[in-house]
Amino acid sequence: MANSSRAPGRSRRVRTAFAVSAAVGLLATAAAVVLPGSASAASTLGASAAERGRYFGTAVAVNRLNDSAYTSILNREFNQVTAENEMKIDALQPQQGQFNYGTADRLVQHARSQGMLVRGHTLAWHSQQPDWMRNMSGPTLRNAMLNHVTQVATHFRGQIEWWDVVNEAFEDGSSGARRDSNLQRTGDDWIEAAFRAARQADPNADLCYNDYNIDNWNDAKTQAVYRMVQDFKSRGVPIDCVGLQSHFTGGSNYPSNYRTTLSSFAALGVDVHITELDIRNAPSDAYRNVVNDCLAVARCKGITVWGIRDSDSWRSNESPLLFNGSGQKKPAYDAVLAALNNGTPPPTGDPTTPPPTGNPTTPPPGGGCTATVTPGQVWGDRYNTSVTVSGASTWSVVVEITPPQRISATWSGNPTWDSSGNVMTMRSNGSGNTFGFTTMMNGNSSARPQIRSCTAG
Ligand code: 9MR
Repeated sequence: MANSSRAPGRSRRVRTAFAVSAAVGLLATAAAVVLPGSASAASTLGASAAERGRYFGTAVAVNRLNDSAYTSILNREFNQVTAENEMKIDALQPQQGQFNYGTADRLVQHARSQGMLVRGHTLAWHSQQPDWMRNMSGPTLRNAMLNHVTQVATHFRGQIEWWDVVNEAFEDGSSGARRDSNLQRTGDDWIEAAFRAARQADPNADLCYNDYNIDNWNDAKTQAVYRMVQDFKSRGVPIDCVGLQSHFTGGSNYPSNYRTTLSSFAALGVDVHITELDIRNAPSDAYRNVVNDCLAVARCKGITVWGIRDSDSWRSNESPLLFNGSGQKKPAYDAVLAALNNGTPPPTGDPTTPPPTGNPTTPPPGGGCTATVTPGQVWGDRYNTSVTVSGASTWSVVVEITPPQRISATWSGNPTWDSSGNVMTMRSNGSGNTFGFTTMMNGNSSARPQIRSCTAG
């Protein structure tokens, strides 16, 4: 979430995708099984990705939230969402000056209640413009576009982790040129103007350029976007990330140099995201390759698939997703989960901080159970902890962390929070007697969570 706990003046870039809003105490509740003292094998996509410092998300069609089969897969498996259509320009500003946020807000509320991160899609695009905008040109259009960016980014401020500020602004094929559009005809600088307006409206959101067919490193379109990002970075235009849609449908295939593309963009000093993944007929090997490529690039922050079940897909005739129409896991699902579970934690380049001695603690006896802490993986900016409860089969354990540290993800328990966001009460949820959580250090690398109590029942 846009990070209310970030210290003023701290570099945006130290922020990770898993910062949490203290005010609401959001957390990922995707279930995982964590075996004490051994490598963990998470049982859901979101939990496994979180253990590797990534997210695993999906596009959501908000009207499908009424379908309980859909929503139960969404809540179980994913810890990030993108509105498939509901944050596009025609949805949010159908008439000039009349903003319609209700449906998008419903998705944001759902995501917040489930501890899911939200990707905003998309502020400026040649497509899905409302009629009033499609008919505009020149300075009138430029101003209307900038006003849309400002109004929308302001409305969602604090709730959006990443914005696709500009979507699909380059031409396919060998030209390497900008795509012709009414926005492009307002002048080449429309993209950077949109990024500047977005930064001003929501300084805490990460700002991405998002496109398709920029997966193959050798393609002219990939090279053209690369040059634009390089230019933006060199001139201080505020850009934080590049989204590779990665629709390997409709005749476009996973390229063997995909990892080179991800790492080349990352080397420019931007994060990379796989934002709209779907693969024709869902071959396990291509899905596995995408996951492995992302895990191999430290700045690849996560993967979003473009829908949950094949029947939800914009290309349902190609059956490109991880769940079939009945909501069952396909072989590609198993391949993705296994690749996530086999993946190593992200190489941050930072030194590993050993847990300090004397911490973490086991609480005083008395509540009818005992909670024993096992320190987990430590990264440069965060660490995992698992807690095993003995003496009771249903229990609640109170854990306190030291601000500015923040718990950013949990698994295998039902957490609630006090108003400060520093005290978490984790209740058993039937998935065993070990739960786990990730804590962001936020500049304090020495503090470790304290167990305050363990209460049976
Ligand atoms: O999946 C979306 C589909 O429901 C819409 O009809 C379509 C309209 O443009 O947009 C689809 O999503 C697109 C996304 O916003 C941008 N990248 C390509 C996606 C697939 O077309």
